[in-house]
Amino acid sequence: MSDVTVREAFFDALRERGLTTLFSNPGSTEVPLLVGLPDDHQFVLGLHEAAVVGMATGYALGRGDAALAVLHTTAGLGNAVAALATARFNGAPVVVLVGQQDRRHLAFEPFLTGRLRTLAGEYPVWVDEPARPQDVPAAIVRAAHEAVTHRGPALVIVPMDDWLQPADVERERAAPLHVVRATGTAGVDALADLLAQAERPALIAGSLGEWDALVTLAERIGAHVWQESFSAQAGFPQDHRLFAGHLPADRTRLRDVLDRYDVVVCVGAAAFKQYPYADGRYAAEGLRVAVVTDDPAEAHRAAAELAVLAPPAAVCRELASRLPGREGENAPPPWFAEPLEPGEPLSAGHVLDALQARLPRNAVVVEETPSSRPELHRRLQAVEPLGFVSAAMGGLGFALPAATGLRMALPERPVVAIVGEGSALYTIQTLWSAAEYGVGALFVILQNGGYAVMDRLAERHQGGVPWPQVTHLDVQSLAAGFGCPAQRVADHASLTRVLDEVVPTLAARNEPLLLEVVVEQDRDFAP
Ligand SMILES: Cc1ncc(C[n+]2csc(CCOP(=O)(O)OP(=O)(O)O)c2C)c(N)n1
Repeated sequence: MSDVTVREAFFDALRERGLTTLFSNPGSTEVPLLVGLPDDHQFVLGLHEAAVVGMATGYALGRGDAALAVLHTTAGLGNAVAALATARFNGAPVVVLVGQQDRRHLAFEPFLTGRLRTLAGEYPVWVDEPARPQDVPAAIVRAAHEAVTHRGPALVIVPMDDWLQPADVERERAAPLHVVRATGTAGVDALADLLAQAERPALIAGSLGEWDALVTLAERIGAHVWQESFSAQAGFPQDHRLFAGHLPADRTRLRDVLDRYDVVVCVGAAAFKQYPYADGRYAAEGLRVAVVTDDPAEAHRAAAELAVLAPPAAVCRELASRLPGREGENAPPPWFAEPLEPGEPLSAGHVLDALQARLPRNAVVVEETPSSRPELHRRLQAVEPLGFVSAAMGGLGFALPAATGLRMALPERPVVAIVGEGSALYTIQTLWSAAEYGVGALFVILQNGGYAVMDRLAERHQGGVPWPQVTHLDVQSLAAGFGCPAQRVADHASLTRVLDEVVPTLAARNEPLLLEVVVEQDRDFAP
């Protein structure tokens, strides 16, 4: 934290975004923001909120960019709703700051507390109540991006005590400085400029259905390619010489990776997707970050200087044809784990090594093995689109039904789900459907005796866990009950024997098979 207040950081953000004219009819909840308005900001008083929003709408239409209105809690926002609807129908990008009572006693519903989030109904294109005061400056910039992209009013609700809180000036902001939308060549021009200046560029692949364009770009500019953490799908061939590995999902380890580069472009990927909280920045100051994505929300919240809102593959192709080729070998350090020595007790690593050695290139792998996901990334390479598929929302119960559906859609491709036994139980009845409809997927259940990921995360806290280990569970019998053929494997020789038999049949199978493999828990979990 710093001496700079949220209010000061907010005015800086308004300057940066060209929002220094404030159309308003204010009340007490806006007083801490407005008293002592900096000289380079202009205040325009409207005598009713319909007039305030109407003027901001005209101003936005006239300048062809976002305009700012400041409204007073329920009374102000309520009065403005019809004018906000007009802004929406007229496609006017109006950013609306709505004042709220003081956070410190909101729970008691003091006088003027607003129930604001849904008050304007469906007319806003975006509504935000920043989780922390420190998030307010980014929220207003993001609101401007949302308002322009979606052509309508975007609301940010700010409790009145937020303004005098210390700003967080250390961390990156959750909104890019520039968003370039897919009109003309401006986006490609800006990215080409950035990459032309790079000495050590890296690309980060998101969940891309089409891989060729990114491969062409990476080869052209000799950039390392990382896979975004917690992707829904792989986006780059993991046996490619420029593939550098999977990005870590915490800031501490992410910084170590990003330190190696001077320019990073996230392609269909977030800047940056994280899991456990860690202090500090994503990357040292000075790293230049850009995002190209066709997902507006991913663009608008990116911690980047530039976000290009356009189809990633088309942009990559265009960039590859424009940028000069880079000479020389630039292979990243090896990231793939050496196969484990065979033996017992079996670990997830043994199972993954055995699959890596046997699965054909076109295999579809669906992952839902929380504590062994890092092992899976180190040991099993996705080499074709859909070679790795996972539930990006983090909800368990995806892998068994998704693998079944994938196999129904792609009967010529071998489909393997690798699933923790805890995860499998959320949708175990899928086995009945797979058996009933002759779906030849392979379900590999890693039976490690508990919710290992929860236990690993709990070890970072003091105290014991209230949940038990899951020791008396017989997945093989459950499968039999659903009419799904099943085998249980507990030693290395059986594992390789079964996989030698089954994997060659996967492309042609018309009945599912479940393998319950008893493994020891992975002790180190670093997502
Ligand atoms: C629907 C749902 N409920 C609860 C959770 C929380 N959760 C995350 S991992 C996990 C345990 C998973 O156990 P298992 O599949 O055996 O994998 P392991 O951790 O042992 O690798 C739970 C309960 C979740 N992600 N989704």
